[in-house]
Amino acid sequence: MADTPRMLRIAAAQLGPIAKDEPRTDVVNRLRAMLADAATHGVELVVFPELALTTFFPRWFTEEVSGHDQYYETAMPGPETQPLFDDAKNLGIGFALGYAELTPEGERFNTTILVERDGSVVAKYRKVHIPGHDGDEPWRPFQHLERRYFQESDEGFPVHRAFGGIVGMATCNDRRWPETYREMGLQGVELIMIGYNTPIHYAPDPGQNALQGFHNHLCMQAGAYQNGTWVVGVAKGGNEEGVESLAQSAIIAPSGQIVAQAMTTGDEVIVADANLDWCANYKETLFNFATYRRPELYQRIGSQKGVIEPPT
Ligand code: CDV
Repeated sequence: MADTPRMLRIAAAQLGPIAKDEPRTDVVNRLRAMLADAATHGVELVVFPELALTTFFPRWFTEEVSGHDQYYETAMPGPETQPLFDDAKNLGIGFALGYAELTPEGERFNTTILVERDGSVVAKYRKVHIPGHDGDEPWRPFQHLERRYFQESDEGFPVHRAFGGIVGMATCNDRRWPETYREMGLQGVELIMIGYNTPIHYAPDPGQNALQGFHNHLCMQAGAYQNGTWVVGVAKGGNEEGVESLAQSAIIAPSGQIVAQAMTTGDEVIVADANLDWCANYKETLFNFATYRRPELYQRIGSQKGVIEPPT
């Protein structure tokens, strides 16, 4: 008789806008409402977006980096976020939560924490690919100063045994890079959780604006399929402080198909039953890395800077 499939009921808890002056406790209450809603549907793991506790503050320049300190967490859980951890334990529901982290050493990371169903911390992921710019660029209709307010993590893309499978995390711009998925794919990942804040307007090349929704799903669906993994992509969408951001949160199967998608640009919970054993259908056939993947034959990929000079 076949083994019982490893089923995990997962949710993407999309957030609508968070106002600049919205108190942290109000935001936490919005998250708690979504956790409770998900729990009534038997969900075991809820994924919240990138920087889910505050407005997307890197859109405003401050002379001193510390000018935005009020948006960072110095402890997780802290006094305002502890109720989320208590809910996790009481409801038996895990979550992934994106937030701005300020360490005791003064380092600033764009971080996601993964919490198990008993309220314990499984892992912390710090964003690797930091987009945008670090200097004041007032010509833009709004700025994207992530490179001023966050440093790049050198901790890579580890995976973790949790929720009955092998899980990993990535954050927003990470989802556009194939290496993100492949690093975790090589470690056997079965579920990747990704939060994002993606403004529709892309100042360096507004020609991409109309394609934001397409590119969002394109990269996550490809990453899921090419690595035989579930992907949960969850937005903070809608019009936040005058900036329109992409919603379209999605849960994607190892086939690359979207099995659930948000319909609104506000707070919305979408749910899917993820059969983690489906990953093997791809990992053990078309994308059997051990049998078919040939990095030793990809002659130039090992170049130090990752950039290959074209022939002259
Ligand atoms: N928060 C992000 O990482 N946003 C980027 C934008 C700036 C392009 C993204 O990749 O969606």
